[in-house]
Amino acid sequence: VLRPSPTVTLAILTKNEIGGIRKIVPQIPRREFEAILAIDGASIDGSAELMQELDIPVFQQLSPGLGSAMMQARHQCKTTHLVYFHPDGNESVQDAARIATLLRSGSDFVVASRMLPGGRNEEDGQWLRFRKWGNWFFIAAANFFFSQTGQKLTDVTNGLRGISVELFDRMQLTSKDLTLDYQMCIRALKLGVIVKEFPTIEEPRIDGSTHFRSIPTGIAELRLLWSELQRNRRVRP
Ligand SMILES: Nc1nc2c(ncn2[C@@H]2O[C@H](COP(=O)(O)OP(=O)(O)OP(=O)(O)O)[C@@H](O)[C@H]2O)c(=O)[nH]1
Ligand SMILES: [Mg+2]
Repeated sequence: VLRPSPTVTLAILTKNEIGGIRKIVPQIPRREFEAILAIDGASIDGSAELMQELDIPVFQQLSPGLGSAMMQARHQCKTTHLVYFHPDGNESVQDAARIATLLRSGSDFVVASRMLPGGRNEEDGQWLRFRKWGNWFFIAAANFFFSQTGQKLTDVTNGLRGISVELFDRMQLTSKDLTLDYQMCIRALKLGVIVKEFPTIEEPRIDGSTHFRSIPTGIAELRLLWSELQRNRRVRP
C-alpha cells in the first residue's frame, strides 16, 4: 500500500495554563511540525488569548474532558500524524520534536516513557510515590491482560505521545476524560501494534495547579481497565 509521506500536527492541550504557556510555547521548535493547533478547555486565565497572540490557532473545546479535547484535536488535524503536548512544564519541547521524527520514520504510535532507564517521573526522589505506584499497577495490568505480541509497555499514562490518524481512528476510542491515554495504550496492545517508547524526563509543573487529583484519577483508570477487560474481544482485528 502506498502511504502519503508523513506530516505532523502538534496539538497543544490547555486549560488555565497561562504561566506554563508563557514560558514553554515560545520554545517549541515549530519547524519540526507541518501544523500546530491548540484545544482550549474554557480557560478563564487568558490562556486562549495568549496562544492566539503566539500565532497558534485555538479551538474552543466543544465537550468537557481531556479525552474529548484529544478527540477534537484529531478532528481538526489535517495531517497524517498528531503529537499531543501539554505546556505546563512537565514535558520537554525537544521530546515533542523527537516524537515527530519517530513518526516520520515509520512508527505508528510513540509514547514518551518516564519509567525507562534514563527517564524520570516527577515523584522520583520522593519517599511516597503514590502516582508512580498506581502507574506501575496500570502498566502491569495492561501488559498482563492485553499484550498480543509479548511487547511490554513501560508507561501507559503519559500524555506526551504521537500517533497516526489512521491508527487513532482504528482504535475506536471512547474515553472522554483523562483515561483516554490509558485506553490508547490498551487498544494498541489489543491490536498488536508496536508502541515505540523512549525515555523522557518529567519536570515539575511551572505554575497553576493540577487538573487531576490522584484518587479520583486512580478510580477512573480502574474503571477504564475494567471496561477494557469486558470488551476484550471486540477490538481485535
Ligand atoms: N483542552 C483541555 N486541556 C486540559 C483539560 N484538562 C487538563 N488539560 C491540560 O492538559 C494538561 C495535563 O493536565 P495536568 O493538570 O497537568 O495533569 P498532570 O500532568 O497529570 O498533573 P500535574 O502533575 O499537576 O502536571 C495540562 O496542559 C492542562 O492544561 C481539559 O479538559 N481540556
Ligand atoms: Mg501536567
